[in-house]
Amino acid sequence: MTDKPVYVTRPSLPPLDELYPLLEEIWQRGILTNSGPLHVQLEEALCEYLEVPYISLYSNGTTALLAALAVLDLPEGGEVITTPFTFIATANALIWNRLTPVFVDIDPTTFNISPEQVEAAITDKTRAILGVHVFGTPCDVDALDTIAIRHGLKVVYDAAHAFGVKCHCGSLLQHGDLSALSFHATKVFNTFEGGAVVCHSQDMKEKLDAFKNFGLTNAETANHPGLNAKLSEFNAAIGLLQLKYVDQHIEQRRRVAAAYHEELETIPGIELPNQKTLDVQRANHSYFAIRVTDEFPISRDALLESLQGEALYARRYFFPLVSQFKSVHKESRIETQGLKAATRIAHEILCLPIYPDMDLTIVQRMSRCIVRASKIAS
Ligand code: T4K
Repeated sequence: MTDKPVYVTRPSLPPLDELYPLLEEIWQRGILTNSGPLHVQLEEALCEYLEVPYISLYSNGTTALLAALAVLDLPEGGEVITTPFTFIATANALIWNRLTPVFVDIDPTTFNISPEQVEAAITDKTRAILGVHVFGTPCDVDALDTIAIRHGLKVVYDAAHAFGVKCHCGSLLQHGDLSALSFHATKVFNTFEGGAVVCHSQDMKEKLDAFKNFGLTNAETANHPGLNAKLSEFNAAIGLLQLKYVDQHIEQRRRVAAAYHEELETIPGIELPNQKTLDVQRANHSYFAIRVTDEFPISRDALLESLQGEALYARRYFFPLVSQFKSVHKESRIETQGLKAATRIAHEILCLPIYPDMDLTIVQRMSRCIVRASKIAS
């Protein structure tokens, strides 16, 4: 008998009976979208939970990021310095805005954009820095802020993985001009599909609200071409319920991560994330990313295959580097210093399954398979 398949994540869902009263409300009102009452309620609740002044909800993380870059009014053809170690949506948001991604190398400890490499890549065409808090690990926000101020650049964060994360000075989302969140099914906080942009002024909030509503500020005024990227009342209802449980879900994830540490930390060649060396006051454990280094007897891909043979579906987030996709490559530039660290990490990274109600016996099963794969090889 084969074991039950285990995927890299499983969405957390609120109790179904709590959804029915909200659905009845929606049915009675007949307001399904266009910034309805649940949408407004969710924006307020998220501002409070995330300790930020303004939020504009979006239909998904990609439209949120696209909007964040659009409302800054960066000149077409401007360069934006970013990381190649991310999901393709990060680069797509730049390309749709007719901005040129300039890829620089990452810090091999945080897997995030290296501030030194950012500064070295600045030219007279540079307009902004787009950092990604990969796996919920904060970018070096202070260093990036300093560089941005010195060179008059905007800072946008792709915070798709960073819901609820706190760094040395509180909510990570307080940093940068704008931060974009994803509420996709695979994220720590999900509304099935959804996203949001965090901003710091009423003026910016109005721009973001208009952008997702076709660019209309009222029925007769549109100053910029926008999208239809609104979050529906159904998704907002899910969000309001999820928010009640998100702390519990993050705590359950923390327990899974702790169990992985205990099981895997003595396996030679496997490197684990070390929260203590990172600027994390409160992690969200959105991913559990290990590195399969040269000291491990088999390659990352051979280990991945071996785990798949046992119905354990780890994932290579992120391989290949975004800069290697044809659609991105032809629209972008790679900094002359190259992407050495990012290339190495992309060949070593493996994200193991983690989700709130994951049985801890899965961690043991994973550990046994990794040890077995290493023994067979040596
Ligand atoms: N920026 C960054 C840094 C991102 O990582 C992302 C998205 C974005 C921006 C854009 O945000 P969104 O526009 O998506 O809101 C997934 C997600 O689709 C994507 O949201 C995510 N990042 C990316 C890292 O991963 P896939 O193709 O790996 O997902 P998929 O469908 O293979 O799902 C992974 C596993 O999750 C499945 O094996 C089973 C499980 N699953 C998935 C779904 C969708 C479920 O159990 N139920 C589900 O409904 O891209």
